[in-house]
Amino acid sequence: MTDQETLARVAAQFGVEAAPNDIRPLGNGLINDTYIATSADGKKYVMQRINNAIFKDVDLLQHNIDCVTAHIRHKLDEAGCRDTERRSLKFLPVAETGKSYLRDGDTYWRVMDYIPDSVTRETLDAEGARITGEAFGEFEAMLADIQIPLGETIPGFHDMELRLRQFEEAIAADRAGRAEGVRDLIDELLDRGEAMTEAERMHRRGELPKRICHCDTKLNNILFDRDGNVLCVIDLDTVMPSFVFSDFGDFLRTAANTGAEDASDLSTVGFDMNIFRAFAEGYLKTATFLTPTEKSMLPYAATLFPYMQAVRFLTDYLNGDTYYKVAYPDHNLVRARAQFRLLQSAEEKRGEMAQYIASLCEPSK
Ligand code: GN1
Ligand code: MG
Repeated sequence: MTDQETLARVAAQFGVEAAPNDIRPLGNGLINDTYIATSADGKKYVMQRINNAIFKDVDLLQHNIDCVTAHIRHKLDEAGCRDTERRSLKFLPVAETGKSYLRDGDTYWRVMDYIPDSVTRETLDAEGARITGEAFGEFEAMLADIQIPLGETIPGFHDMELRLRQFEEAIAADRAGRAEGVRDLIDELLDRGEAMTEAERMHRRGELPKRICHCDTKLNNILFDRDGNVLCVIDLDTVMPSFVFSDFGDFLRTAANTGAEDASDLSTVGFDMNIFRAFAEGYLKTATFLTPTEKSMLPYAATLFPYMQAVRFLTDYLNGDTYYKVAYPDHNLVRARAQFRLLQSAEEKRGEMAQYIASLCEPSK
């Protein structure tokens, strides 16, 4: 955590005059450090220290975000939206450079307007899931015609083949001496490797396109208003070309999980079909650009993301917890086991999911 004086000094460079005590930690992201700052005139801002060990090219990262936010604002204005200020993120320029981020020694910072009366949620009911599905379909549709090429802020971010290579490398290196104790989970995950890399093979055969996606659509990366309407998607660091079902699968990984992402009591974890059905219905209503193949891959996506996240958490556990923030020594292992339990539950329901998607795609619907 950064000391209060540094925070106040950084804020000032974005033209935000906040007393040190008026800058407080916000949210529970696993990568960046986030704060809420209140300036002398009572206005609120979100300040983030960008984790540049993970996002190595901050200039590219902010370039992507500048393009995406400008594009979304333009689309909203064009559609006659009267609430653009609350439906898109607005970053402040650094007074001296005009850029949307500040380099301060070895650290990087950005500041954005805090969206008033917005809330994040850790759980959602079926109606909330349906509305959110519609909002995601719209979000992806808005980004479909962005003209400026966006870079990959983390190369191969949702590439399951790459994630498995990193996993195998971590098992072989066994840097923290933890592999022996988790052999059962390692084997379960490796056994599914072939099936879970189907999308990459389909892409190589030209059967599955890549589109601009958010790539981190977990539930707490969405802002809602106090009536439960979706305002906007936040945490845009990972917006990049990917399979469109990334956003579908990653949202359900959190929203359809009956337990917490890091539940230690595995009996609380399970895949909730009511949330799946409601979200799929909303999403398919607005994501009208999907090909039949993309639609047929939606149940696959619902299993791919718990799987990918289990692999990523376990990889980090084997590497000695160098990537995700952890609150206690086995945290990444607990997370990996919880994601694996969610995967098993989703696997059991894949047939049911496929039937439901097919029913939504019938011509009469
Ligand atoms: C990270 O920053 P945060 O907490 O929203 C991660 C996601 C994972 C997620 C798991 C850049 O997201 O990919 O799905 O944790 N972001 C990055 O909770 O790795
Ligand atoms: Mg986040």
